[in-house]
Amino acid sequence: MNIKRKLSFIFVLCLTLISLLSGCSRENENTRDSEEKIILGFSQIGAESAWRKCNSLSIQEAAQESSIQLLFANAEQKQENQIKALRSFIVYQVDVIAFVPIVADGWDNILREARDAGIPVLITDRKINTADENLYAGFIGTDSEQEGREGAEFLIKKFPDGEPVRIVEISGTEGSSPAVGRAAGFREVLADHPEFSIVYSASGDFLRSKGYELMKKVLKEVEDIDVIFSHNDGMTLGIIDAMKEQGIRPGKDIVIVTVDAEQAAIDALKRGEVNCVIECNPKTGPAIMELARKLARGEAISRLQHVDEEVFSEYDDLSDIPPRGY
Ligand code: GZL
Repeated sequence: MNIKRKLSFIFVLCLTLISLLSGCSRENENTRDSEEKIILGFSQIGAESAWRKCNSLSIQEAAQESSIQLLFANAEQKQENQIKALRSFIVYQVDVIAFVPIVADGWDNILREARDAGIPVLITDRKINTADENLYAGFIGTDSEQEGREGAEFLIKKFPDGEPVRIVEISGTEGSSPAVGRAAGFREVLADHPEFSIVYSASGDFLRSKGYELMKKVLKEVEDIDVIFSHNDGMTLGIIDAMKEQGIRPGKDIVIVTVDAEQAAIDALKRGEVNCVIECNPKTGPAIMELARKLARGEAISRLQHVDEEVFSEYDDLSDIPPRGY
């Protein structure tokens, strides 16, 4: 048995042991009674931001409350780990597979294996590019393009006089649907406003540390920056640190637009260090479990379900924003 098969076997063995210890064994299809818990295999990308940790907690808590047996695999930011986890879920014959695709490309082969095994797949949070949309049952998550549009709409309101506005974009993980979508939506709206120009764009991989390092570099290389458009609050916190080290006043000397709406970003908005925070809702656990239950019963689900999100900016009354929980 080659090393890959050995690793898959060990992974399944671990999942089996976890299930046995948690009082839920996997018997063959014929002997399982209708009372047995639904088994959901979930591949999460990692724990790269407070947003992601909240997303994972929402999923784990919702599974517990829904009496769904959750096999939860953390890929530690590696697509190959996600593919291994999905393959192990297939070997284990879970009822439903759900996952957050860390990047949009490279999923068709493993999705064909799931289809051939008769296991429905729910895609959550991030989207995929695929040659065959029928390889998955549906998507639930946030509308990244709309998040980008909201950021641009705020800037049009913030800079109404038609003077040139120089923008630096610090984007998310390259090839991920939120990074691609936020960039596209942002540019779509600004296309009608030529006074705005994106003078620099680079990926901070949704990480605070990379946002900090990138901003230090930008401050050395790019002149006359008016705006930072940051694809997530984690990177924004690093960007603010880098600005303050150079005596630059975030939110005043340079306008900051950020996405996620973590508590830390809302607090920075209240302090005037950030000017616009676009919500990206991580609390999708309950909706995911409802969809998984439908799929386990063989029911069809909506192909595309975007969760509700709002925008918080310096033009709003910020006094009654409830605690964010992440
Ligand atoms: C967006 C989500 C992104 C968040 C980041 O839907 O995938 O990943 O904006 C997280 O904080 O890392």
